[in-house]
Amino acid sequence: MLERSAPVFVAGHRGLVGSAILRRLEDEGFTDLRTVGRDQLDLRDQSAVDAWFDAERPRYVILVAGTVGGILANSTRPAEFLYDNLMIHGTVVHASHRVGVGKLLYLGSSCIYPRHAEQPITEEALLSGPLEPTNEGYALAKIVGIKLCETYRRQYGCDFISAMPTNLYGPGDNFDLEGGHVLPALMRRFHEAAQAGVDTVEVWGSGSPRREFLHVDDLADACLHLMDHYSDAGHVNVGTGVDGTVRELAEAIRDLVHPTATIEFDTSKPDGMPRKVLDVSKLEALGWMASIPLEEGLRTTYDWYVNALRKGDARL
Ligand code: GFB
Repeated sequence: MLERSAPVFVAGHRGLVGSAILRRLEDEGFTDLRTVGRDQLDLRDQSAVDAWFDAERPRYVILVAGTVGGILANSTRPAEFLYDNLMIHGTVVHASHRVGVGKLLYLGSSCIYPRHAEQPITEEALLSGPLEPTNEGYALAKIVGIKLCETYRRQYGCDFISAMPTNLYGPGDNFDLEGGHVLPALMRRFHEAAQAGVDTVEVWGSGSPRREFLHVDDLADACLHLMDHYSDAGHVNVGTGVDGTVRELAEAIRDLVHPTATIEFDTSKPDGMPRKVLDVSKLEALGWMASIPLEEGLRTTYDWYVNALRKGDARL
């Protein structure tokens, strides 16, 4: 169990995942949460990161910082996704080792697995085949993150663990139409169509790819569970184990946001991986299961989005 009064560094606290983890740690009674903005510390810069760690001396680190985005952002900016994430993983893991961090949790992504991995995807599928080309840069960086944790554990005895979440969503997501992921992008597109009285809404690709969606509050809960109860080299999948097609997701969002709308598929846009659903039996054996059903998560996320728009949230 983590000591609740020890200093915890959440690297990447402003994003969807980092902000949910901060909320969860606060609820759990952690009293010494450390964060630093991108404007104050470039996490790609080893000497700056070393200086920050020397000054702050965190006991625990949760590494969720990085350059992230949806299928289009990944496929059009592969160099940034590879370089930024590779560097951030390297600097933070190395600095954590240097100052003797007691435990580090690194978050990867389900895109680390081969394009044609057997479904549901078990942890053993890593490096068993070629990657999905639309997010190869990001996936390679994420695989290096896992290997950093494994090798620092093996060579230096560091208690660094890694978790691989499936596609995430929830309050604080990136609702950018071009750069974001499918769920917030569709929520926004249906919302704007409803506001403008437009009855056709575009959905990228064929609608047939299958995806699994995990609410970010569930992910934050799983992260704390792993930090408290898991100390081993192998990475752990985090998901619901349940998937559906992009068409089904679009229909669920339409029913919630703009029920009279008609969906049009834009097949000039990429589909990406045909299917991506995680085998979560390892996590379940460790005593954790997702608890927020997609329907409920869609509803609360949409409420959050509408409220945030009303309040003029600068992130939207
Ligand atoms: O969410 P998304 O970008 O993530 O796309 P990936 C999922 C599926 O939804 C793809 C379709 O088949 C898209 O073509 N889609 C339909 C849309 N309409 C839209 C839309 O308006 N916006 C977006 N973004 N998609 C990412 C990876 O892949 O998943 C990252 O690129 C990361 O590396 C992330 O791992 C979790 O699941 O395809």
